[in-house]
Order: sequence, then C-alpha cells, then structure tokens
Amino acid sequence: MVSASPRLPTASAKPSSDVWKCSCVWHGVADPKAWLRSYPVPPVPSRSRSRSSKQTGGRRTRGRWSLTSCCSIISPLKLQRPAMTPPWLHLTVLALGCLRAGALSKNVGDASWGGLYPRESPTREVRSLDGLWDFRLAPLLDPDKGFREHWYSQPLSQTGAVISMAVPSSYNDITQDKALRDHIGWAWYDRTFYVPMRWQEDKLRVVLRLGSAHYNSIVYVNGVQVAKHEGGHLPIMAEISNHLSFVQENLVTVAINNTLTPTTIPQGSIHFQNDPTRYPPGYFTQSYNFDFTNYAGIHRPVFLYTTPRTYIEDILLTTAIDGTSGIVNYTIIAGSTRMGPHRLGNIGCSLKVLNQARKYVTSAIGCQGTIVLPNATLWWPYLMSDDPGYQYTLMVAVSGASGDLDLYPQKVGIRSVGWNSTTLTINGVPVYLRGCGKHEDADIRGKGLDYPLMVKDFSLLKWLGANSFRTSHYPYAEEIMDMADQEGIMVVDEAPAVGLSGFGEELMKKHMSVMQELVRRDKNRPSVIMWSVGNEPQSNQAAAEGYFSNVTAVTRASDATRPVTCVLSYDKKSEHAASSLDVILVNRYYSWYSDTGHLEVIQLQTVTEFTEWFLLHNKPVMISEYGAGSLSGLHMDPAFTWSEEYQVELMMQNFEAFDKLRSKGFFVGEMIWNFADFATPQEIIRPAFCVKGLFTRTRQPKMAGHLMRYRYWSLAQQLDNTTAPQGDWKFRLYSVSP
Ligand code: BDP
Repeated sequence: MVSASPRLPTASAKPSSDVWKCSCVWHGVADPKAWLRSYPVPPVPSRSRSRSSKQTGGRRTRGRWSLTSCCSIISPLKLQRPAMTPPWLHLTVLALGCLRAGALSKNVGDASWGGLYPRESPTREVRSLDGLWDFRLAPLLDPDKGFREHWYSQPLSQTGAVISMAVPSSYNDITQDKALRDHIGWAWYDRTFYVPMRWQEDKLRVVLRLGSAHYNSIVYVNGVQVAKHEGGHLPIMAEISNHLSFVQENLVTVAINNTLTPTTIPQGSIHFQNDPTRYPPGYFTQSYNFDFTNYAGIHRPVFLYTTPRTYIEDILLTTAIDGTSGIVNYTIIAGSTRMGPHRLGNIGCSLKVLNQARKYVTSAIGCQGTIVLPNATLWWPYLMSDDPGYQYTLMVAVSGASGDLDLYPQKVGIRSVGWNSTTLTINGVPVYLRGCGKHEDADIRGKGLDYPLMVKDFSLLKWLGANSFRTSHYPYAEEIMDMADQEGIMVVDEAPAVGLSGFGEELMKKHMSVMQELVRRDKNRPSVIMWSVGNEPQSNQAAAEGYFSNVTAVTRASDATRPVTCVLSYDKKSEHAASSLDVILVNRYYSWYSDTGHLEVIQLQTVTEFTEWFLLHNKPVMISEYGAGSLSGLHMDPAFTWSEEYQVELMMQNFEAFDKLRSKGFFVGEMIWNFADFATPQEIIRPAFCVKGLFTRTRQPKMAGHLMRYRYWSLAQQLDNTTAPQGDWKFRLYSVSP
C-alpha cells in the first residue's frame, strides 16, 4: 500500500544543487564482508580523511555517516493551468513549462547524467521493473488533468480507468485505439514494487534508472518527484533511497509528454485550427521535419539498483597503442550520498584487469592513472581480425573510510581512432565504412528495446558483411551499443538533432547539453568511432555557421579522441556547417529525389559531387545516405521506381561511383539508407513506411539485401583480406574481383 498522505513537494524543499555542498561527516569503519576480504581493497588516504572532516565541520555520530540536510531533491512543478486558458494554448504552455522544468533538471538529481549502466557486481544488486505497467492518457483537451488531480500520488487505477502497457515499448501501436496511436501530450504510467528490507538494513543507496522515455518525462516515487528529463533517447536516473518504503509497496509513476516544439531536439510544432466551420473546438495537430514516427513511451528498460553509500559515480577511459602494448588511461569518479561525485578526498580506488576469458591480467591502485598491458589484444572491427570486438573487463573498486566498498565491471576495448584530411584509421589501419543507416523501429513495439530484434539486426549486419552503422537519427539503446562493442561493429553515434532549423540560442544550449549527455553516456565505447551532432540541418541558413561551430566545439571539448561530424544535405556552396566538421558526411538521393527514374546520371553526379566536397574542405568524405524505395515483391523489368529492380540498379550505379571515388583516396565510406523499412507518419508520398530498406520491416531480405551482401563481402575481401562465408554456395557462384 502507498502512504495515504504522500510526501508532496514543498516550496521549502532544497534544490538538489545543494547536494554537492552539504555537510557530511565520515565516521566509523564497518567490517567488510568476508567474501570481499580477498579483494584488493584500495587504501584510503588518511590525510584526505581528516581534511574532509575538517572541511565539512560536520556533526559526529555513530555509524558510517551522519547526514545534515543534504538529500532533498524535490522541486515543485508549477504547471497550473491559467483559468480560462484555451486548451490549445495551455498545451503549449504546458509543454514549454515542462521543458523549462527540464532545463532546471540539472539541479534535480543531475538528470543530465544518466549514470553508469546498471550492472550487477558483488556490491551492487540490479532489479528490473520491466513488464506490465498501468497506463492512462491525459485527455487531449485537458492535458494537465493529471497534475491538477495529483495522479502521481496514488495508483493510477484509483483515479480512473487504466490499461496495461508493456515496458519497454512505445505505446502507440499496442492497441486498436486510434486515440492512443495519435496522442499528443501527457501519458501516465505507473506500477508498484517492493524493495527488500535488507537494503535498508545494509544502508544501501537505491537508484531508479530509465534507459529512456520520449520526450519529456517527470518521474515520481511514492508521490514525490524524483527526476525530470528532457530528451527522448538518453537515460534518466534518480537516487530514491530516501523516498522508499522498505516495509510497504512502493509506487513509481512516470508522466511523459511527446510534444515537440521549435526549441526541442528534435524540433516540431503544434498547429491550432481555429476555423469553427472546418474544425471542432480545440483542434490541433503536430508536425515535425523528419519522416519516422514520433513514437512515445518508456522505450528502454527500467531498473532499480543498489550501491553502497560510497560508490563509483563514473569511469573515464581513453586507450592508445604503443607497439604491442595497450595503454588504458583511467579516471574514477567516486561519489557518496553525502558529498556527491568527487574525484579526490576520502576515497580509495583500485582496478583489476581481466581478459576476455575472465583471467587476471594486472591491477592498479589510484583514482587516476595509466595501465600498460604488454602484448595487448586490441579491439578490432568485424572482419578486420579473427577476434573482433575484444574487450577486457576492468573491475573497478572504490572504498571509503567507513568501510564501504563498491565494485563495478567496466569493459574496455583497446583501440585508437585516427583521422587526417583523407583517411580514417582504426589502430593505425585505414578503414572504409560499409554500413547502413538504421532506426529503432518494429511493429507493435515501435521504438521499444526488443532483445530478439536486436540480436537479429546484428546477425543481419554480419550476414551482410557490414562493419558499421549510424544511429540515425538519435542515440540508440545502451544494450544495442553494448552489442556493437562486443561484435566489433563501428558506430557513428548521432544526436537526436534531425532536420534542425532556426538555430537560436536556446536551441543551441540544449543541443550542446545533449552532446555532453551523449558523450558522457557513450565515451568508453570502442565501437563509437565518430560523433554526429545531427542529420540534415538546414545549414543553408547563415546562423548555422556559428551554431555548428559552437556545438562541435563543445563536443570536442567533451571528447577529443574521436572525429566530429554532422550529416549534411544542402548544396556545398551554400551551406555553413561543413567548415566545423572533421569528416564530411553527405546524404544524396540521385535518381530518386532528383532525376527520378534516370539511373544513368548517378555515376557522373555522385563522383562530381563528392570530389567537390573534398576539394572544397580538404577533409575525408563519405556518403551517409543514398537509396530508393522498393515495395517488397514488386518486380518490374526494365527497372521502374518502387520496384525491387529499380532499388538494386540504383545501388549498382552507386557502387560504380563509390569505387571511382575510393580510388581517389579521400572517400571513407558508404552507408545505404536504410537497413530495414520503418514506420512513417501518415502522408501521401510514403505508403505507411519508408521502404528504402534492404530488409522488410520484419527483417526479410529484399533483392537489395542480397545484392548488398555481395558488395560488402567483396569489399571485405579486397580491403580486409577476409574470405567470404565458408560453405555458402552463393559465394561460390559469385566471382569476387580481387
Ligand atoms: C533523408 C533523411 C532520412 C529519410 C530519407 C528519406 O535523412 O531520415 O528517411 O531522407 O526520405 O533525407 O527516405
């Protein structure tokens, strides 16, 4: 049962920025459990212990810690609807209000940092909250009803009708209900859960983490707001130890708003229709400048996890190669429930390096340092090595003077990424990216993470002989990124900034903070070889120049070890973003969106165009999208638009062009659009789906998939000195040119 009088936000509640400044006392030493004794517990510097005590000047108490007023993280949400406000206006106010609240969220549990991915360790427990949640939409024309009526303060089932909703999943395609599919505004989820009393007895820190929720989210535990987050594709984390009941059922409620505005990333707009002769009262629609469905919901797994009160907050790794040695530079950021994240002070750190067979390799002591691994096994991309995706595990340990010990298994792939004006390298070897643009998209679950689909997609990428993909047009689930690390698939990691225009200050600040959030999430991933700050911005607008110069600078400041790009589409002579990029990625649809039906112009236009990009900017160039729509099963010969024949002939013409470009020495990759057919909004130029896939939406290959397979394996044979899949008769029939 949930408390009848839930603790509601109060005006006197301290903003959590104070969390980092609060007074804390470090006191007492608890006995580490016997099974931890064998672990090399790092020493805690006594000097810093006394300094901390002096600095904080805190009250000494019995036990591990004493707490003086530091952990309230509540900020009231002021979203009261003005009396007489028309519902349409209110919706905008509401959306904007929440976005403002979202901006403030850096002070509310630092929601811009989703935390390390929840992983079990000897000191951490992870529990899934996935499954069936209760769900209700806010009324379209009374969007703030849930806030006004405090739907978060008791189970949703007690304030009205609910349906069951799968988590993770988009909510749109789960039922037969058109209103649910097309909803704009707030949607409410909740579920109950117990936590073991043992967690309280052991004084564990409990964290709630959502892999993502689209777009704008407010999270409550037992009626108390614990996190707000703006942005649909990055994690949301809240420490909830102080909001839990350890004897009764707990309630978690998530309110999600999918409204996009000119200052959200991505952008969108609401159109209000005021002509009473054509539309009913309050009528509005939403539009956006991208062709994939704006699926909404809790899209990724929800976890509860525990840490000790002194814990590993973050781990920063960079790797390099020196002869046959692998170099790992590391920084461990520790946190405590009393002091928040901090690097130094009363914290001891150590690392144990395990190889992929989980055998001990070496260890190190200190919160910052360099580990040298002689004869290291490097991380290589798929088909560039017999053992692609090799990763060591760093068992990171942090201990506090109180006896707390936290362990976190952090993988590391040792590899270097290099680039100059013509070439991209991995471990000093030039690479040619052969891949696909993708989407997180499937029937029924929309953008919800689905393990079978994920494994199928990697299996298909490898079947194709692809070595890379782009996370078009937003950051993908961490589970997908883990698999890319493990399989050796290189990733161009893209921000959710698709089709941007306007380029004002507010948008730019948000964009910068999204880049910081993305880099912080994915910084340690060997698969990530490039950051993309966006796709097809309207970079012909003059303001794009300063805007992209700033956004790319912030990205580089967050991570100088990878090149930064943006996927461009405007004419090279009238666009203003390319000068800020390290590698130039361009989307071109010759003989599809231009010269439709005229496949014969592709080679000339493609070779000319990409050569000019290089000559203009003297940077490596690649094609990040090209392709044609095909309706699976529609055959027309001679080739005709929308037929499978047209799609494959368009690809063949492009391949010829790419080979000419490759011979010029600056062309670093090709990625077709798209890996698989995906859902689009209702419109008249696409038949419910963008059908440019090599595979259907259910992942069956079209002719294009088979053709691409021969292309990519042929390239792998030429460039990576690999052999086509053994025993596959299709490859024996196909003669691959050397
Ligand atoms: C490109 C976009 C991509 C679209 C594609 C298309 O980057 O998201 O799906 O066009 O129209 O411009 O198929």
